[in-house]
Amino acid sequence: MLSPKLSTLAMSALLAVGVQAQTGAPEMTQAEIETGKKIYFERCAGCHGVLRKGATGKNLEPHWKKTAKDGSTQEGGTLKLGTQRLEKIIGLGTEGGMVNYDDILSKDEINIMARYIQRTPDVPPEFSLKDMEASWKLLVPVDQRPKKQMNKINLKNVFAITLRDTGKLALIDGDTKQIWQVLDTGYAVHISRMSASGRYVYTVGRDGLVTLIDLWYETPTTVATVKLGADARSVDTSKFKGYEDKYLIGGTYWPPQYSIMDGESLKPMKIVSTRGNTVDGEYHPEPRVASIVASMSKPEWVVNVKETGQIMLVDYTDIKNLKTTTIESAKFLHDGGWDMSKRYFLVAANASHKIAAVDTKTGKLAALVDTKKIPHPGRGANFVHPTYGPVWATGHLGDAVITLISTPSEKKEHAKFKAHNWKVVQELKTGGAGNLFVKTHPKSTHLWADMPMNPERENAEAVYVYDLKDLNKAPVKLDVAKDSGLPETKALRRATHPEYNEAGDEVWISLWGGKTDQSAIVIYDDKTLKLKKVITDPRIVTPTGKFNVFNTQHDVY
Ligand code: DHE
Repeated sequence: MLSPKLSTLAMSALLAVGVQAQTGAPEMTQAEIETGKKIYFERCAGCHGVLRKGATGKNLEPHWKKTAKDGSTQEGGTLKLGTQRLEKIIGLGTEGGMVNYDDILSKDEINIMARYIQRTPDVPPEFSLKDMEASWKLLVPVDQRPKKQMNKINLKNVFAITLRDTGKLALIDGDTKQIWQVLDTGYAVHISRMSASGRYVYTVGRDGLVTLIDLWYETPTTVATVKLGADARSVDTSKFKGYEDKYLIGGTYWPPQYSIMDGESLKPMKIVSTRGNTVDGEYHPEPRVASIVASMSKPEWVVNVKETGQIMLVDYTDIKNLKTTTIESAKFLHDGGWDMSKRYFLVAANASHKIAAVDTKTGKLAALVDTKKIPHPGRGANFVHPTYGPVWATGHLGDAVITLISTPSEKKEHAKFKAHNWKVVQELKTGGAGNLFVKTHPKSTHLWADMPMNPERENAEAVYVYDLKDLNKAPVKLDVAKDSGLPETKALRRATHPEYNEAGDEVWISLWGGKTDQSAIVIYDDKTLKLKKVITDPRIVTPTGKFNVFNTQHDVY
């Protein structure tokens, strides 16, 4: 069973690599090597890196040697682990956060992967501005697009929903809960972000394809596409006053770089490599671009470079003479979100077990906060804690807590909380590790947390809701899979990514089933926690991230 669509460009980029001579690695046929490359790209590279040097996941080079600060050395590698041990790890997962692949890959594929990762990593080709230009498709020039909204849909309450394994995006009308349109996009769209105007949806696929969708047509229409590289995760527009939607930035995992485009046509303008030194002073050949966000304080983007731990503030006022401020934080930067004041961006340095906070006004690191294992905020959640004032919350992939960090506020009534700022003020207990996303809304008194990566079905298929008025109370568990009314399936149906509607009174959860199983979007009333609606449709296949236009446009969380 192989996951299907992977864009031809991304695949040919990876498959173009020749077979190298291997010492000590088990024999493989050419066909097995091709299968290994495809599965590695689709399933493994995100955590372990194309060059397999490790980040969220472990180093998977055939042989590695580490020298500690005290001069002692440690050696290891996939060759040392051998095929049998690797098959076990891939099949059953590990306590360190690696999920079990025995319900995703066949036995033969697990065996192929166990042998493939004992080979020297294949290095895919680079991707230049010329390659980007060649991939650029302007399907509808800006002056030929509608001059006003041509439909009657309340665009602010539209949800863009990733249909992960189909290479498609569903646009659902949040008012009527009807599917408005399902569009082709890149493979396994990672995130959708909105234009400052709320008219356009930008999506980026894992295969590096950016799709620009115009919501003003009778039905949503793709007006431009462009490739950023072979593997990407992030995209955002310029949002500062006077620059709204003028530019778009996209970050790639491979090659490690970010690209700047025209915001309305996607015309490629510039590529900047992120290769360089880590905060520990070592050169890294694959420092991937993780989250990117448009600053509210200045005409800048916050670009988080995973492996180096460097946070770049990219000033977009003069693209030809680009100025960048590079802020040292901690290695393995991943996802993050704004604090309540939208002055500080908090980003997880996940495998360093830290949260880094950037002050976008001063352009400096505001804090580096130690947390429990592998924080994974998504965008996090902001609320006023009854005892500690404004806090930002993150869940953890690697531990059974939700961490609450006190954040600064210029409001007079919050002055008394200053002494707590940048401290972990509370850790809410969860039923286990494996959380990916937490969410709340300014109008809500609830904090929602999923647990899709927990190995227990009863946790992975449920969400937990905390009462913000009394955080010492145990959370309410909602069994999303059961509430969907769908029959139980062999593969886990992971309940993930709570997202509010525009009004802030409903929470939408993805019930992410196997590729051939019926999945669903399950909607709850935020006040009563009662089931409100289940959206099932043969087109809703492997739904994951959901992005409400208004909340994404205004960073409401
Ligand atoms: Fe994500 C955000 C990277 C796996 C769903 N994910 C992000 C961001 C990064 C990232 C860098 C922040 C983007 C930004 O804000 O600019 N994700 C990665 C990986 O490297 C990783 C671990 C492995 C991979 O191969 O991609 C990974 N992510 C997943 C999944 O398996 C998820 C659960 C399902 C899916 O669709 O692939 C998933 N990631 C998401 C979602 C967001 C996200 C829904 C956006 C959260 C938000 O609310 O903004």
